[in-house]
Amino acid sequence: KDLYEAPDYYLIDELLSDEHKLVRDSVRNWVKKEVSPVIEDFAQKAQFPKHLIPGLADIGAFGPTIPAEYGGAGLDYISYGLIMQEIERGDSGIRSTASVQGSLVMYPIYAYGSEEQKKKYLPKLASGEFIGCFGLTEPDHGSDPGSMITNIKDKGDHYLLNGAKMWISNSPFSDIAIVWAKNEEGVIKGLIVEKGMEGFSAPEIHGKWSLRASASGELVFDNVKVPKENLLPNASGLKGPLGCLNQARYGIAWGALGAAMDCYDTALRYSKERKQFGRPIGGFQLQQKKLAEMITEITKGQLLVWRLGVLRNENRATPAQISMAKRNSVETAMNVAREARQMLGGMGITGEYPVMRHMMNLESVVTYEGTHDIHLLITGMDVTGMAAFE
Ligand code: TGC
Ligand code: FAD
Repeated sequence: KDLYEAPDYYLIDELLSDEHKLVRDSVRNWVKKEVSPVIEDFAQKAQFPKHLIPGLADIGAFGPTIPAEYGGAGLDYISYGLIMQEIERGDSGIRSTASVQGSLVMYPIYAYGSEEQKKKYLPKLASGEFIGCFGLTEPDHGSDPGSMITNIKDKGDHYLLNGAKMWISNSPFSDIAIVWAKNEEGVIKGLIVEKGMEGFSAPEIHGKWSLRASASGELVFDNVKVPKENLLPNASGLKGPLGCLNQARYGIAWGALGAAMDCYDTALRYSKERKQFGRPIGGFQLQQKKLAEMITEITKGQLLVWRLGVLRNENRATPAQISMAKRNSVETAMNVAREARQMLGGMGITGEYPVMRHMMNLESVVTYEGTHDIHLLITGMDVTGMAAFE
């Protein structure tokens, strides 16, 4: 078959509308044509394929749920999820760029920005003319962003911004950064910091073994003068950045399953073609156990994210439900990738197949947007009413 078909063991396609399937299939075709043929090479070279940015914009990956009046695709949450699933089937790093742009840069401007800010930035971000990044994590404050030390001081017509952010996806080539900093009262505020502002730099982090086709960097602020009109007026406190994370974590819950599906699909095909002891390895019970467990976990994950999408469309999905789905999908994908890699034998460690790249990427996905442990603790807090991290 020429067109990749995601596993659909429980006929989940029947739960999708024609529009959902149209969106999914067009993104699937784009990934097959534009991402799959080049991604291994970019990952090996540890480069982000910048030439894919206009294509990502065209398929609606930048701000899928942002209304069309601001340049977004105006789609529902199931379509958004399917877009992320298909992009991450190609590579988690490319999905990262889409997640950051849509959920962590466009969403805060849309949800917390002034009308002028929305008009100024959203259409350019939707078209890919501007690329943005999201600075929450600091060198000494990752899982506990509420303890951040990056700060702003009110200087009359501008704020003076000082501090540093770490592990920021897309920062080395971003035109704008959404930066979270504490004001003089210790309240977290969001600012739009633009490339070229004096005292602002974004050095790249090198030497990653994971998410190699995505650029990660720092954000360094040394007495940066940020005009007052660049403050997001409607965000105050940690719930500002955490509200953006709900959007991005939701997308990752779908996206990680895309990586899992690609690994499963690759291992299944390989098991039918590869012969040892005179017959396809797919006929051996040990390999069938691996495949049966993969498809079972993928199917459970698909149903979970679909239901989460329905709740999100009805504005009823809780942050804790999103945490559960992000954690479950990433764990599923990591287990599937590891088993698939073994099924490919020696070939599994090469770039001939996408599996080892997915496996390494997922080490970032399990860490960013809240680690596996933090999401478990969010579920624990939700069901007991007691926070383990305080
Ligand atoms: P806590 O006291 O629980 O909450 C502070 C305020 O925030 C509210 N809140 C939320 N609001 C919206 N959505 C959520 N998910 C929320 N979670 C909490 C909460 O109600 C409270 O509001 P209020 O009105 O009472 O002030 O905060 P805490 O300091 O105890 O921390 C809680 C914890 C640990 C769960 C949180 O800090 C956390 O999620 N930590 C993980 C950090 C994280 O996820 N960082 C991600 C950085 S961005 C990133 O990784 C991008 S990768 C992008 C890519 O390449 O794809
Ligand atoms: P730490 O918080 O130091 O955690 C270390 C370990 O301790 C983890 O296993 C953690 O689970 C555990 N731990 C921490 N607290 C507890 C607790 N209370 N109980 C039990 N265990 C605990 N951030 C951004 O702001 N923007 C981005 O664009 C961005 N992109 C990223 C891209 C990549 C490739 C990576 C790797 C990270 C990115 N991040 C980004 C940062 C990411 O969100 C953080 O790495 C993550 O939140 C964890 O923080 P940390 O690395 O400081 O680990």
